[in-house]
Amino acid sequence: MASAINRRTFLRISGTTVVGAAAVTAGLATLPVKSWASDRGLTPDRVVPTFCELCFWKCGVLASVRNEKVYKLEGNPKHPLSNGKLCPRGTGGIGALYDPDRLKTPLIRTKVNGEDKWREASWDEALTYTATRLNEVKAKYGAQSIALFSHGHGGAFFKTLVKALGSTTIVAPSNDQCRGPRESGFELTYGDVVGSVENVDTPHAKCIAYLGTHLGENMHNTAVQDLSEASARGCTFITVDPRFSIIASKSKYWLPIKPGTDTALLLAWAHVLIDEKLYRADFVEQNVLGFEQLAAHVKDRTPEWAYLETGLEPSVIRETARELARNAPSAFVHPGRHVVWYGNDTQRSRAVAIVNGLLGNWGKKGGFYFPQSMGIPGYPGPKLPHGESYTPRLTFPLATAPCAYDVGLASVKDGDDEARIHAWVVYGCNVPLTLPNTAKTIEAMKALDFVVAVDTMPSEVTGYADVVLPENTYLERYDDLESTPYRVPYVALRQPAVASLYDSKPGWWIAKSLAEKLGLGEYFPWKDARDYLSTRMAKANLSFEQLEKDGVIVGPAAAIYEDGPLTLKTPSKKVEFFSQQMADAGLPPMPDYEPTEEPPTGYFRLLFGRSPVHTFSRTTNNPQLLEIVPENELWINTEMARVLGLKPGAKVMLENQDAVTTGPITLKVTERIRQDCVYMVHGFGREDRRLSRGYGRGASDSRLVTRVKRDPVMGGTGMNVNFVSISRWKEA
Ligand SMILES: Nc1nc2c(c(=O)[nH]1)N[C@H]1C(S)=C(S)[C@@H](COP(=O)(O)OP(=O)(O)OC[C@H]3O[C@@H](n4cnc5c(=O)[nH]c(N)nc54)[C@H](O)[C@@H]3O)O[C@H]1N2
Ligand SMILES: Nc1nc2c(c(=O)[nH]1)N[C@H]1C(S)=C(S)[C@@H](COP(=O)(O)OP(=O)(O)OC[C@H]3O[C@@H](n4cnc5c(=O)[nH]c(N)nc54)[C@H](O)[C@@H]3O)O[C@H]1N2
Ligand code: SF4
Ligand SMILES: [Mo]
Repeated sequence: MASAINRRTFLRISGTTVVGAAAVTAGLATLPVKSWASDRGLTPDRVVPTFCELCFWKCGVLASVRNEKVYKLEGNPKHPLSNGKLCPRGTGGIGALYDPDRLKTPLIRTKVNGEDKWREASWDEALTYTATRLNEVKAKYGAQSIALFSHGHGGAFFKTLVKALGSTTIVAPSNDQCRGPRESGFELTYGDVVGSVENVDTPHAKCIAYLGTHLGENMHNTAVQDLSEASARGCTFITVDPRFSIIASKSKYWLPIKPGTDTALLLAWAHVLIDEKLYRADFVEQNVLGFEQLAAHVKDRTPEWAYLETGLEPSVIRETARELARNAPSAFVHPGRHVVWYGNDTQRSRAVAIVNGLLGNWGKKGGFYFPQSMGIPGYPGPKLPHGESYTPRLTFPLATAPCAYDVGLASVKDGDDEARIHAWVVYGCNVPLTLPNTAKTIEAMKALDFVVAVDTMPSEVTGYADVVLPENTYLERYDDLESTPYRVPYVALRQPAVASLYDSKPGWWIAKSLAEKLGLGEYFPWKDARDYLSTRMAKANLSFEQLEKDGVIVGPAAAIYEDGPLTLKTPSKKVEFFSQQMADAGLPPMPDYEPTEEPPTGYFRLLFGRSPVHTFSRTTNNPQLLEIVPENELWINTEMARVLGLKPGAKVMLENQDAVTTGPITLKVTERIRQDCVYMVHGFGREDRRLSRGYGRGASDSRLVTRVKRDPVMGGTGMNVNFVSISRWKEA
């Protein structure tokens, strides 16, 4: 039943229904503006420029403060990553600041009558205890057995701390659970990563293909603004997604591809571009290595061949390839962001990179630009020790960083193989919800000698820690300077809008104080954050006073396009369609298509993504954002709901192939998804009761992702390989 193919394989939207700039975000602009945003008429006592931490885009924010309370957050018009606007989550930052469930004081786990309990502690006691325990682990098992999990801008100070301890076991779920394979695929092909912010020149593009990347729900602020601008200029969008996403609704072509078959489509696109001589021959001649091998490789990868894999009409595959070619080089296939889908993800990203190479768009207006950054010297001080990383049980030939998932696995004994990781320092990661297989992650956390979590909220991760250190929210603290490579170089400042609430402290203070307790104070040689920041700015000959006043300093613009032949950082200095690095590692030098396992009878493939007003579990207890989207829903195709006898709004339970259950979750019955998959937003189904609003709303995709397919190139965890069955929820 679940494997029935949706006949509606292709939707073409006529020119007149392709909407303009305002309408691209219209679905989002109609979100209700609730009471918390109604006091906009007030006159502020002060307006403090800083930048957002509700997600990792880091938009410039202006915080209006009255009577020492932040009452309004707006985009900073001077900041290139917000242009005076914020996404709905950004304006909801006030909810994060004033969430009454926040962590308020350091906590230490203790035993009372044999039972684990939290005990409130002073900072001095909590840091002394943490330092003692970390030193014990280091003495017994070596520094490399201490792992840092880190996400978010404040992680920089904790990286210094863990390196000072002698460990380079530093991992981020934003690598092997997110964009790692994309960066590997592009680095292998162009010698450079796509980066965050992605270096796509959307505002000048004439045609863009989105493979799964669901901008509009994925609400990266300026990426969505760029999309509006492209749309206003008449850019054509091609959306390839098993689900009719927001961006699909703004697209000329929607290709409801069978999940897991994108590489087949990409090879067929390459076939059409070469077969019909539509590729940019000038670019290929000047810059590409391995064109002939690619031409031979995709000779049989016809649209007719791809049809059998993808379910997409050959005529549509041809038409969309021609549309991209007609607009090249101001056309691109978007590299995506959350790309750990089916395990063959670096190869799919290589295929994306290669199709872009055929479109000749690297360094071209409307293609991929060369980002600019502001070089800001570090604070003078001693060099960090060389440090050591742990030895993973599984290794991947072209991994550029250790995988968070493997660190999780190595934290538990495996047969005769003792655990290799003994302590975790966790900064801004909700590891049980973020790593595949929540139950396994919890088992690992229980097995560890010591866990310290630095967080703002009593998230699930803190429930398994020995020590919990409450950080200020971003609106109460300084942080390191921010200068992401972008279209223009800039440097931005995070500074407190209001004083610390409760007994929380800024990350820089926590890391520095902990280093001092560990006898490693020399690696934090500055007096305080202002000393650190102003010294770095002075070394760059930039004014700290101006940065405090404006929140951002934009540097002189430099060329972001290149007309002549390119000199790239690949071994051949060319765009490598054929990768000798891959061949040397025993991997296919050109991307090949591998079919993905099908859902068994009675099961649907589980897909997941983003809500425009939530960021993972960061916001699913946020009073303001929950007012707008209070829970996640399960998208299911209308015909499948009919077969199962389930009505829209029904509460259902989900059970995966390994008998793991979650729910109840409300059904969203819709024509907007294929019949072989279901879809939900990540970050709900919270399990810690201290989250008074978030607890128990909706279902947890994290629980259901018990299986992964590893990326053989860099170790990414393909997570779209889990299947679920659905049953009506019976109230106990
Ligand atoms: N099942 C499943 N797993 C996924 C995904 C998915 O879609 N489904 N998505 C993957 C992706 S794309 C990514 S990038 C990763 C992200 O996963 P993580 O890197 O873990 O990021 P978040 O979920 O944002 O981390 C949230 C934690 O940060 C805390 N936090 C928020 N603000 C602050 C702060 O200012 N300071 C500190 N110290 N803590 C703070 C929150 O309270 C929360 O505990 O997850 C990946 N894992
Ligand atoms: N509002 C909001 N925005 C965010 C975030 C957030 O938490 N909230 N998180 C940010 C982060 S860290 C990331 S990584 C990005 C992630 O955002 P994206 O990179 O845009 O999203 P994904 O989660 O990879 O993809 C989800 C989409 O892929 C589709 N899909 C699933 N399987 C397939 C397939 O086999 N083929 C194709 N073609 N499509 C498929 C799904 O139907 C869904 O529409 O979002 C960022 N932006
Ligand atoms: S995209 Fe939204 S949540 Fe992310 S930094 Fe910008 S305003 Fe904040
Ligand atoms: Mo991500």
